[in-house]
Amino acid sequence: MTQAPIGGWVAENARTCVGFAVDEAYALPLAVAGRSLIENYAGNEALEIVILDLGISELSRHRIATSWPGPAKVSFLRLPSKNLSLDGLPLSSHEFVLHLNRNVYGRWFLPELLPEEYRRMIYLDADVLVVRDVSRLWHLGLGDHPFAAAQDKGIPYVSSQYGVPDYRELRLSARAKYFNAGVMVIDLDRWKASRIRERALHYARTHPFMRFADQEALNAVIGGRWTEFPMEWNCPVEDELLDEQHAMDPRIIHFLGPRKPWLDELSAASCQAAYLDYLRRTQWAPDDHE
Ligand SMILES: [Mn+2]
Repeated sequence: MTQAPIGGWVAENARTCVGFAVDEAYALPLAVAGRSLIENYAGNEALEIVILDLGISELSRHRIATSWPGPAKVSFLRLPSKNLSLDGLPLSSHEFVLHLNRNVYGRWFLPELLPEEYRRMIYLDADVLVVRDVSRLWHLGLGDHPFAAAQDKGIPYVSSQYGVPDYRELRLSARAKYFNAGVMVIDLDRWKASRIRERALHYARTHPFMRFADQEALNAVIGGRWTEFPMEWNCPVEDELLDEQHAMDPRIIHFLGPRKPWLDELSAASCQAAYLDYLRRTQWAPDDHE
């Protein structure tokens, strides 16, 4: 594994492409995540946001698009055919992740749905707040790897608890690092050439009791051969991780786990305040009668 320096990659085209994959339940968080991304974007390239629509209502699509200030370009994509269906993929069995549904697999399909000429995409979960300019992440050097990500705070290695239980059978080193799939910088050509979606689908279909669904499968097929970026770019906020989180200078805050800032009162009060601040600038702004 290489810890690549930030910087190094230069796009041949003049766009920064950021992808999300969401359903109706994530319309509000997507509006907030996108709003924060756009407000803090300072790159030279035009910002383009591509959303894999896994069942967003027409009203919510309209509210998302009108929650975001120009000049970001926004487009919605759909899974085009039965061949790319999420049906039959296993749900997570672990009690920690019962909040996940099949749509978590949507991220596997985005690279193939983008136009051929696109070279790269930043994938973001919708449960993030982008508090810094992502253009430094966009220019990250990936070496020979198909994507970059941050090591998972709670599951640092494939051999860790809740990691990849089959790692020995898969001939992975116990010290192969395990990444969190919530923020990824993807080289689209290498992703497709490495057939990551097909291999991950095979893993998912043969491992019905995955802990973290799509994330376990991706870690199993990539086996540590990914490029690592600092955890500031995928900074976990969970109650038990708060102390360490305070030691970081987050660039992208990721609200892991079942408790979400748009649903619950978090003890990570400062992060929640920042979240609600962005929420107020979307079409989901709460009515304040103060
Ligand atoms: Mn997430």
